[in-house]
Amino acid sequence: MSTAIKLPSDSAKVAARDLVAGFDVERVRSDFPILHQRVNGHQLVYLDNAATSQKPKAVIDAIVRYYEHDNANIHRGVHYLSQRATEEFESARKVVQSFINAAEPREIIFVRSATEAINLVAQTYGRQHLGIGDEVLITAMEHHYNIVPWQLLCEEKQAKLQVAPINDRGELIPAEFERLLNSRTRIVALGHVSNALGTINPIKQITAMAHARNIPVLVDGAQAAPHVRIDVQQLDCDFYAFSGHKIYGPTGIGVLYGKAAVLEAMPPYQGGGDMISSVTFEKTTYNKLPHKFEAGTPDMSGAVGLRAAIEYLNRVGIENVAEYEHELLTYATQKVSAIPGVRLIGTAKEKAGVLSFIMDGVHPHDIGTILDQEGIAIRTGHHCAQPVMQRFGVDATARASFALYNTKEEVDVLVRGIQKVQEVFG
Ligand code: C6P
Repeated sequence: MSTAIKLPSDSAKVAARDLVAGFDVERVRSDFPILHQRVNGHQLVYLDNAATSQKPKAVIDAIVRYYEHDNANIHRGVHYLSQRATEEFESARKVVQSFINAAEPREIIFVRSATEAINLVAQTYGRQHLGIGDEVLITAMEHHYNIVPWQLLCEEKQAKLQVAPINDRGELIPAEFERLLNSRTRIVALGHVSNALGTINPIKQITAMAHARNIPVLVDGAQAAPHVRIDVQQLDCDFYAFSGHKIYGPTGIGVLYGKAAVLEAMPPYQGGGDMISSVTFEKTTYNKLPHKFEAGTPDMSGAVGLRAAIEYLNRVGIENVAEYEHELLTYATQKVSAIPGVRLIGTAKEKAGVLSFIMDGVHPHDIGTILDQEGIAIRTGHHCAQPVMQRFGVDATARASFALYNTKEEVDVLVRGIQKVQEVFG
């Protein structure tokens, strides 16, 4: 029984470079210090990018530089450092604005994460607009974070959570989705890319259907932002949420995009400093956008790190990333699905970033443990998407998820790792 996992050969590295013209994955890899280590005696193969991605040196350096040179509380001080920190923070907002092509910087709300973004919308827009018997429409492939905040709201308001079905490949069925839109639907909330299946949803088509009935659309972009070009004006969504840590930025910072007119009409989320215009014991008036939704001292260094991450992605080119990752996913899909006894969960025509699979006679946690012994990091379990697991009749899957620094050779290592799992359980 062969257990040795070989490192990529030089000729294999050349092949990886050739995957997409103009995209040099070895050069990209050299920007990520954490990748260059051995785990359990093997070169680390990090394939848990949907959980969190690794950070390039440019991001790490930007955060260090902020604390060494620029740190002060923002929007509050007349002193030099406070003004400089404010400029850094607000310039990060502009970089995010252009990254997702929002019309104005005030449409970018900095939050803790995608999770906070959706809770913000549920607790402000949702509470304002939902009444008894109203409906929220989501899909059967949502992450818990796009289910539970709406369930909480529906319970409180005696409203109904409607769930649009998916087919056996893990794709939304647009006609079924449209059938569920009705005069009681107050908001549609769906993922751009599914974290458990990798399906890319037809957001433009969905927003057109919803808007034809004057229903706003929230898009969970947590798994899309690292992989595809986001243009919120072109998608025409009303809200778009993503987390910094999945797009090579730090944890603790995320983004809620909202159309200015929609955000203007919403009540504030949390009360505290910076979100007010004036306070008396009798009455408080609120600050203008985006500050109305940013109570308290925000994550300044996080915003600076996120800016550096987006600038890094812009330098590499998100189109290059999308094309390269598409080739990588196609290669991985062919290789892994060809292994007897392995079944892919999620085979949509349009996919990004994720390869979920199960194996005959082996629990996904055992797959993960054996792969870890080979230095391969994947995620196993329900991926915070239990309803979609139920839809496919499984408790859990093994999930390899890709980033711009992964290589074909790493896919080959994964394949040999899966074969090793079969040998152990054979
Ligand atoms: N999914 C995964 O391993 P936060 O935790 O707020 O940064 O992101 C939440 C979130 C929202 N939507 C989708 C589609 C997601 O995949 C996630 C996070 C991770 O799949 C951790 S559960």
